[in-house]
Amino acid sequence: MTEYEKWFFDHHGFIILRDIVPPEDLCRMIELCNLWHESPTEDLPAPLTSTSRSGNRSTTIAHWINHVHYADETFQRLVLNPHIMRVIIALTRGATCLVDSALTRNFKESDDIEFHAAGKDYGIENGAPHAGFINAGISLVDVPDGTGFVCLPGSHKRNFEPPKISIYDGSPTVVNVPARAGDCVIFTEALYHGGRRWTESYPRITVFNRYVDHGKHGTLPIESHQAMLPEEIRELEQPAVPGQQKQVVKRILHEMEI
Ligand SMILES: O=C(O)CCC(=O)C(=O)O
Repeated sequence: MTEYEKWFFDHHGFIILRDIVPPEDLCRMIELCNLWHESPTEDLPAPLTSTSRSGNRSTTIAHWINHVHYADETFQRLVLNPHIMRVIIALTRGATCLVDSALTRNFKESDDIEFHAAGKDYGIENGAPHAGFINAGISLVDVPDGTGFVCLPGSHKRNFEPPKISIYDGSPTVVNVPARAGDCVIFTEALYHGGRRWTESYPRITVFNRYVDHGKHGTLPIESHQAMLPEEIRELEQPAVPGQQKQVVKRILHEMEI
C-alpha cells in the first residue's frame, strides 16, 4: 500500500479502489447473478448455496449466493484481482485466507442493514495497518450518493463502542460511499458498517469477498469441489499461517514488484 493508502485506511477503516474490473466481466457476473438469484436453491450449480434463504431470516433480506467463485471464471478472476489482492495481502501481512465469495442482490424493497462490526483485531505494525477479518465489496453496478454502503469512520479502532446511531445520520458521524460499477470498497470488519435502502430501478449487485489473516473461518474450502478451482484459489482457501506467504501471494507480490 502507498503511504497515502496506509493513512487513509488507518484514518477511515476502509479504502476505495476505482475501476478495477473489466466491463465484460461486470456484464457476465450481472448475467449470472440474475440467473442464480432467480433459481431455486436446489437448482444452483453445486457447491453454490444461499444461506440467506435458510433459517428464519426476513423474506425481504438483501439475498446472497455463497461460493460463486466455484462456478465461473469471472468470479475466479475477481478473487485473484491484483488490485484487490495487493491491499488484502498488505492488510493480512502476507498471510491471506479467502473465507467467502458471496453475490448479493438488493431491491428497493430489501431491508436496511443496521450498523454492525466483528472483531477488535485492527492494528498498526511496522508503520502499516493490519486487520484480522477483511471484506472487499465489489460493486457490479453504479451506486449513487445516499444509498448503499455506510460506515462510522474510525470506529475500527474500537477505543470506544459507539452509541446507537442511525445508518441515515449524516456527515461527519456517518459516511456513505457512492461507487461506480467496477469499484471496490475494502474495509476491516472491525469497522461499524451497514447498508442503506436501495433507491434505483435496477438492482444493486455486489460481490463480497472476505479474508482472514490466520487459520480459516466458515465453510471453505469445500473439499468435494476443489477440482472446480484453479490451483491458486485452492491454495488461497487453505488456512493462513502468520509469517508464511503462500505461493499465490509470492506470485502476486513478484508481479507487482513489491
Ligand atoms: O450493503 C452493504 O454494502 C453492507 C454490507 C454489509 O454490511 C456486510 O457485508 O456485512
